[in-house]
Amino acid sequence: MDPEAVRKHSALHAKPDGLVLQYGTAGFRTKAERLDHVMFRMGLLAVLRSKQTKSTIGVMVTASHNPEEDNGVKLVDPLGEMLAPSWEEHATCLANAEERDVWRVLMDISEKAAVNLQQEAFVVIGRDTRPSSERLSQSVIDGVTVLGGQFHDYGLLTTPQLHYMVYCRNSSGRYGEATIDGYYQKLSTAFVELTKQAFCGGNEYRSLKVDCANGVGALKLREMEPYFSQGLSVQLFNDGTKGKLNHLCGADFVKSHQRPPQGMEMKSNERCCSFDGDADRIVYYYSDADGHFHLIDGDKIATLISSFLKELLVEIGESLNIGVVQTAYANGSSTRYLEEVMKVPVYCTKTGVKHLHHKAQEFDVGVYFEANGHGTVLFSKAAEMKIKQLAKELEDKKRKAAQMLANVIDLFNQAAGDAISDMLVIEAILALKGLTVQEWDALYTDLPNRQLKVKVADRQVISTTDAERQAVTPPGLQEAINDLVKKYKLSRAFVRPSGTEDVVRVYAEADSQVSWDSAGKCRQPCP
Ligand code: NG1
Ligand code: ZN
Repeated sequence: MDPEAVRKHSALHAKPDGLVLQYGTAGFRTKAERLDHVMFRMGLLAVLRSKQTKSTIGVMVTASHNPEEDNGVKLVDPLGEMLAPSWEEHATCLANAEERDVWRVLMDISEKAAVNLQQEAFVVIGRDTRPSSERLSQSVIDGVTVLGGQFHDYGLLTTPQLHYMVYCRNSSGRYGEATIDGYYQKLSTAFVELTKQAFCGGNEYRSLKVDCANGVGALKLREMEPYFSQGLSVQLFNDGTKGKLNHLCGADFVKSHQRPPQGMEMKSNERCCSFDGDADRIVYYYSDADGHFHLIDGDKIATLISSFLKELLVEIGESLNIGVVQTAYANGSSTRYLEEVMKVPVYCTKTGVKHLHHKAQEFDVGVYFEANGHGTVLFSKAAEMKIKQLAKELEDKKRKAAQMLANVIDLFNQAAGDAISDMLVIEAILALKGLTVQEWDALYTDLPNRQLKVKVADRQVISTTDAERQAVTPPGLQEAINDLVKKYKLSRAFVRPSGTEDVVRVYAEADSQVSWDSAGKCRQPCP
């Protein structure tokens, strides 16, 4: 580690004057042209984190569902998890350091985090398809090498694939092989095994239309299809050959506008889904015979998956507990259905998958999804071992249930929410249960809801409590919300500052669209 070399290289990735950024729920995210210094410095930080944990660390260059002009970067911790909170602070500190202070901040972090600087470091890097991503990932590599770290550049990857690579490398291959082929093999084998049990392999279950948001998901799904094509055929739209990334398409667009993406040829009652730009989110939808659009969001995905898993757990007769984790954005109908009909305990955490992930780890089987379609299922190590053992020992129906659970464990990318994993699990469940997309949708009816963004001078004046469902400051805000909400049946509303954009998000739901609209018309200025 040579301070002079760091200074020299850092100057080639100079920080724009006055720019202050924060490592938020999704790492750093802003216009791509402002990020060169951040990328270089995250390369440096990844080396320190790798030395400290004596493990491989991941760096993903992506801005997910943001516009093509944006970019972003996040670090992936040894078990494929999000960066630990204390290191998010280090990341913010390093990204905002003035040029002359970069070395000193690196040494401060090393001291605070007790990093052994003699330790070797290994960093793996992935990137999405944005035009800026290749150059920015080179800046990451520059940061890694100047501190003497080793690296492997995977090039184009979905975000969950990079999480998978990190997890594989740190579990000495026990989780799977840390190659793109290893990823395809692991998921596809489990999918094909699971769907073998399906009685109805009719054509209805064999094909699915996928909007890939013009992102990296298209490339990876196309590469992967031959591995699982005996169970499912996918037809790709918005595959990046024409349109712009995330523009009028992708999971975020479909969820927030509650309408189909451009460029998708939807026939009535056909099952369709959308990925986001880095393929860690998925939502389903269809258009009915009257041309009405029906969105099946992360809440309904969680419901389908958890009811399937609960049935299998009951069948094998082991007392493995299952819990569902949501955020305040979960539709009230989904929470009621899970608790009252399915009798599954439901927990609410703050927005951002790291919070949901953390809570889900408390269960043998923890199902977590954000309404926007970001989520997965976590099985505790003990639950996984038990289920895989039972899949060998049990007899008949019980054995079959345990084998199916074992396949589901292998199908989920346990390191992170993954649109490809989620899609394959959903497709397998629908085929196994013989459910049409309409029957799935009919499990419960979503309460009409809307989500808006509001630009304010300083979004941080709003602080919240109770998993972001109550505003603490500014004074009078929560009272004003309460006064409005109590006028409508089954209604709920909250505001919170976004962690990824400079806006305040407003969410409201009510028993009917009429109630929702009349509340919406009441445009009093916020206190
Ligand atoms: P913010 O901007 O903090 O609301 C958004 C999503 C999160 C999560 C992060 C990271 C909503 C309401 N918020 O966070 O769920 O996915 O981006 O990508 O969807
Ligand atoms: Zn994403």
